[in-house]
Amino acid sequence: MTTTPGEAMPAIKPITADDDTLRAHLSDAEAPALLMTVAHLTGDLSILRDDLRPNGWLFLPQGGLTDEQQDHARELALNALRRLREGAAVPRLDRGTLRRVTSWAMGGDTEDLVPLLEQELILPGEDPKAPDWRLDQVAPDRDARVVVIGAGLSGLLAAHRLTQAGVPVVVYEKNPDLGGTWFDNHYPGCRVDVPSHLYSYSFATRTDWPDHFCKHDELLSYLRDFAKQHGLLDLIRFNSEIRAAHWDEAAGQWRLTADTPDGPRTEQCTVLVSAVGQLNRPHVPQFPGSEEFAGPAFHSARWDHRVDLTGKRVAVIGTGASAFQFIPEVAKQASRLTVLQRTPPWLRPTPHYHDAVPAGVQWLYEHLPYYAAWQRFWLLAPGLRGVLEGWVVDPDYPPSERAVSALNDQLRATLTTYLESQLTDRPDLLPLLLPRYPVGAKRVLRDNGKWLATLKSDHVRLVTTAVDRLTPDGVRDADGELHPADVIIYGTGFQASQFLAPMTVTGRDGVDLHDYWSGDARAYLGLTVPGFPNLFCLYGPNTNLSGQGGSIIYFSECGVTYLVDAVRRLVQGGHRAMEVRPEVFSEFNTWVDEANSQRAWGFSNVSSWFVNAAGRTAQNWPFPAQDYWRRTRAVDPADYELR
Ligand code: N01
Repeated sequence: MTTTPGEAMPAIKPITADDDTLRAHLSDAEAPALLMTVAHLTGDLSILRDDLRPNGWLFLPQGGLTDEQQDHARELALNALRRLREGAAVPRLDRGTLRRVTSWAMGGDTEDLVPLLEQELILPGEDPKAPDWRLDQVAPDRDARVVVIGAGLSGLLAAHRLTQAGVPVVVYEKNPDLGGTWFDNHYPGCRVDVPSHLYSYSFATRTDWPDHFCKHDELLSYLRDFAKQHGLLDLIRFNSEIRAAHWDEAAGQWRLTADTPDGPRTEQCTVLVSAVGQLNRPHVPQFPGSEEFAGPAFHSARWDHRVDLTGKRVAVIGTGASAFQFIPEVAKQASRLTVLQRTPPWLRPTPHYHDAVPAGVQWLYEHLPYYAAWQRFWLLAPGLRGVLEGWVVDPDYPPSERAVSALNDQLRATLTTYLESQLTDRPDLLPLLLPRYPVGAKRVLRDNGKWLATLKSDHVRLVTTAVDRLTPDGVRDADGELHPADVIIYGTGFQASQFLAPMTVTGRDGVDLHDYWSGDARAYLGLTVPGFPNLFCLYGPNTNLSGQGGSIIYFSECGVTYLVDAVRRLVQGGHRAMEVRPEVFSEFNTWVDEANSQRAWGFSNVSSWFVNAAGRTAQNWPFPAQDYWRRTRAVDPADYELR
């Protein structure tokens, strides 16, 4: 089927620009996405040559294509734009083309991925993942009230999808506004480190993101707009925190107690959805002398904007993803900045990390049909297949704290060269900044050079000796040196392993969820737990995509698809309760644990929030992202006791 621009694709604008203008627009485009777009639009798949295939998972900008290869892609795109200007029809993306183009890009047959990709490579206005049922059709008289806890990315999505299915939903949100982590984190420099064009719902993409990696307020606006557009604001009870949830087996209901602005409130629902996130309860280490420090001290996720850092001596503890973003901003204000690093991060070259989307690329999003969809695919692809291979332990390599496989060692070499290239003028910093653990054992951070430029500043000192204690005047390290500070900022991460804390959740037979987990949270598909019927956890245990090739929104969409199908099965079958079978849960977790132990993060001894106090990886999904999609497309009733 074909259509002309402006008919079935109102979001695409007609092309009137002259050749020179078109060339200028193409100059900043992502060459791999251009090649795919051109192949699709022209039907000439011969342009997808082996020697032009990008390598997306070696962390190289433009897929590692040379300047000549990029120029070639741009020339091909120019011809395609000329043809569109002359009125060429735009072919819809058919299965065959989808498979052939993506197989080229991913370096292997994508037949098994086609059903997934058909849901992702869509045009504005399409929503193939929307529920295909409505409560009033399948169980008109059924009480199917759902309570969602949390109005962040996952909670909003769950509320939207359930509303589409006509299921009554109420969302409890402890904060005065929606956004979850994007509400809590407003530290200077806070921005998403997953490309914005991927970090958005697949069916509600934005093509006009101002930056490649948007700042937190832009993301918050996106979520607010999403909620407003889909009528979700009226469903949210703000400033209302669920304190306790208790399963009433006889009634098939969850009984809830909440703190609300009007005082304690009781509530009940058939299905309870936890969408409380993993990274929202700050971890603040209790160093000896913490109470003695005389100045202000705060955590990155509780940034105190009343504290003026101008001219102050500031000490920052931690160099994880958050500190990496705010330290360069703090350095602009502080008179002296001490960075207390325990473990250095691996840095991934991302020259455009802080850049605005160039006007030419913006123009392409608006005028070149499917360019946005192919670009999104290009950003998604490494997480679906590819990037994980770099983290898999090869027992024959042999794996070590240097590298877990030959490919992992290759990544180390690429990233080491990148680091060294930035430290030619300060070789003294290299031993402090070169990680001694395998790439991927901790989150690899996107870098555009700002981090090391900051650490090299005269008024910034990198300290790698452990913190011993705090004093009234600053931080004393384990060598006894005092690092004077007027302000201390904790960039020390979150209590990521404390899933669903601090809520009390009591399941069947009075079992307490936290007792059941004993600090080592597990769930089936990250979603369901035996003994806790009709409870679904979004971004639950082992649903973190650690490979830097996808986004948590993808996982949320998978989890919500599963949740909506579960609600359908429950009400359509006239069931009171749906509870995962213990053997299914156990088998799944054994499978996950075995795989996690054979990944860089499970193998390495380096500290990270990917591993809990029991030494188990309770956060990460150790398989390609496509495997999670496959397992969450629909509920397998055999996995559950439905009663
Ligand atoms: O937390 P972290 P984060 N003494 O746990 C150090 C997401 N995120 O807030 O590495 C001294 O990564 C700790 O040291 P070590 C993202 O998923 C997303 O930075 O454990 N130091 C480490 O340096 C990310 O992964 C965006 O040795 C101590 C730091 O504190 C996750 O949030 C942006 C210490 C903690 O780093 C968490 O990132 C920002 C101690 N006692 C964050 N305890 C996006 O853009 C801890 N540390 C989407």
